[in-house]
Amino acid sequence: MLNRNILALSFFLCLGTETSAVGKRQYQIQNGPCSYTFLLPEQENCQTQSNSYNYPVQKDGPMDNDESAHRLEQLEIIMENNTQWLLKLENYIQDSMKQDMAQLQQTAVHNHTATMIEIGTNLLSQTAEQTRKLTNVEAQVIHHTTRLERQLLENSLSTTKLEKQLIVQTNEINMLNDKNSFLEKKVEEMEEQRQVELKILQEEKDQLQTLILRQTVIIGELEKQLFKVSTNNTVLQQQQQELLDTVNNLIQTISAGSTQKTNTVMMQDTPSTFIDCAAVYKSGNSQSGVYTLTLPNSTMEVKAFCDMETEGGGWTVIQKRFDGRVDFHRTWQEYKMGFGEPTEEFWLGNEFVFRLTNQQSYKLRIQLSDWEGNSGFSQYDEFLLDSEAQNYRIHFKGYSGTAGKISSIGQPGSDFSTKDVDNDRCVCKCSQLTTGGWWFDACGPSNLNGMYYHQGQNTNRFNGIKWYYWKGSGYSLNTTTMMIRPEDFKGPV
Ligand SMILES: *[C@@H]1O[C@H](CO)[C@@H](O)[C@H](O)[C@H]1NC(C)=O
Ligand SMILES: *[C@@H]1O[C@H](CO)[C@@H](O)[C@H](O)[C@H]1NC(C)=O
Ligand SMILES: *[C@@H]1O[C@H](CO)[C@@H](O)[C@H](O)[C@H]1NC(C)=O
Ligand SMILES: *[C@@H]1O[C@H](CO)[C@@H](O)[C@H](O)[C@H]1NC(C)=O
Ligand SMILES: CC(=O)N[C@H]1CO[C@H](CO)[C@@H](O)[C@@H]1O
Repeated sequence: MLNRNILALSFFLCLGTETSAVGKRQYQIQNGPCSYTFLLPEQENCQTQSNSYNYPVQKDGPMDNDESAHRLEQLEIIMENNTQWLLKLENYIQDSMKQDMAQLQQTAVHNHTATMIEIGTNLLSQTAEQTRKLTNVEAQVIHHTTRLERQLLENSLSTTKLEKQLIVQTNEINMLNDKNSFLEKKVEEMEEQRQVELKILQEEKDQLQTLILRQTVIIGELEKQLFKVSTNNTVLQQQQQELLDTVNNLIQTISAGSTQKTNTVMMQDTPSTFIDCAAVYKSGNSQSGVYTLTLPNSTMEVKAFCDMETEGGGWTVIQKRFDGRVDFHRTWQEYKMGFGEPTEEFWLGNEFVFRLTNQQSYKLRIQLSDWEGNSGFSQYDEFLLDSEAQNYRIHFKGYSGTAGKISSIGQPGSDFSTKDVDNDRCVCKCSQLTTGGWWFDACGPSNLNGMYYHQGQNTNRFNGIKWYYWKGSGYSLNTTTMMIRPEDFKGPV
């Protein structure tokens, strides 16, 4: 730079452009965009300088020393002036340089500013992006927050709903409590009333008890009187019986005269006790009726009905049904000892029949009648019962008759069952199912001890008086008779 200025200076020194006249010269220097103008005083000698160069050569000889010295001086002064100018110039240039530097600095500042601005812009854009991101995050946060808020709101709504319900329920509970206390009061009142009533009742009871005591005394007196009257009645009956006996005795003594032979037979065969109706018949009693039977080697006595008419008579009746007045749904003990009256419906008793049929061989005859006026019978040639230890098991053989077949009564070897003792071959309890005591199988084709059904109600009965092989199932019979007679019984000849 400095070199260029020096070059320009030398140029101006020698080839400086003359632009002005009148004593002063003007020089212009262009340096980049700047131009410098210098005004220099005009010099005649400078004009002639080129001449003077030539001049000395031309005038070398003729020239004085003084002149040349003067010229030197002049040259020196010019040189000095020039040097001064140069100095000035330099100063100028330095000044301008300073200005340039300042300008440069300015541009640098500008550039800095620009870069700063750029960086700033970048920063700004980055900041904007960050801000956008932040805004996004904010939006999301706000979204979440609103959602949470909504949920919170909903929760609070449901909570308020629950609170309302709670309040309603609490109210209801309060109401119920009120009602409860009301009811309790009422109950207390009622209890008080009841206690009062109880007191009244107690008093009435006491009164009644005294009354009852009085009446019991009266009843006792009445009973005494009744007893007196009834004893009077039995006395009368005894008298009647005595009269009858005397009449009978009279009749016998009258007939004794006519048939002395029969009398002797009777006398011979009149034991004090009869084992069965056959024995009664043999003793000469051919009238059907009630007789007292006694087991041999035993004090056991029974009043039995003897059938002296059917098939030659001599039958000991062990069962009879004909009007349904006697209940046949009885216990084991009752069937063992017998029940009913010999002139009415009855069961003679398993124990007696067991002992009798184990004494000798017996026949069994069963006579039946229906509700249409028909009658039939089943007869077994051999019949006996086992002991109580063997459940009065039934055994029979040899059938004849008009009402069925050998198995009409059931299976031989069946045990006896009652409502309280179940020995049948059914998972059920036949006695409880079909009523009465019998040699049930499971539950078998017969039951003559079932319920008595009267005419018109005697069909479609599962628990009636059944004899399947004669009238089918469900038919309940009108009359039944079971009777036994020794196998070797011989009727009247
Ligand atoms: C200023 O910037 C311009 C253009 O970018 C460049 O040409 C010039 O050299 C820079 N000047 C300085 C002093 O940095
Ligand atoms: C039985 O009755 C008669 C009169 O009917 C009476 O005189 C007698 O005292 C009575 N006998 C008894 C034991 O009450
Ligand atoms: C009764 O007892 C007598 C003697 O004690 C005996 O000989 C007879 O066989 C017995 N009769 C019966 C039926 O048990
Ligand atoms: C039923 O039996 C009784 C007694 O034996 C008898 O009097 C009556 O006539 C019988 N009834 C019918 C419808 O046979
Ligand atoms: C020869 C010449 O021009 N000399 C001049 C140098 O400068 C001084 C003052 O500036 C002048 O007085 C001289 O005449």
